Amino acid sequence: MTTVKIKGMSCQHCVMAVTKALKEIEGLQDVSVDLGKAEASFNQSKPVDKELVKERIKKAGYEVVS
Ligand SMILES: [Cu+2]
Repeated sequence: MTTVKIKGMSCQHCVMAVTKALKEIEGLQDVSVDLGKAEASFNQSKPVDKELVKERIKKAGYEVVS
């Protein structure tokens, strides 16, 4: 399980947007986004480049801070 901190989520709509962005990345599964903790976690069925994750989240309008 990989967990990333995300900046900029403020409501359930943001959670949905981040969840969707992550689910669209091939190789990511069991995506779960926690608004209160400002975190997203997921499993990888194959190695996924963290830069790609950052890029997709940024495209959705948010920022990976760690
Ligand atoms: Cu929102």
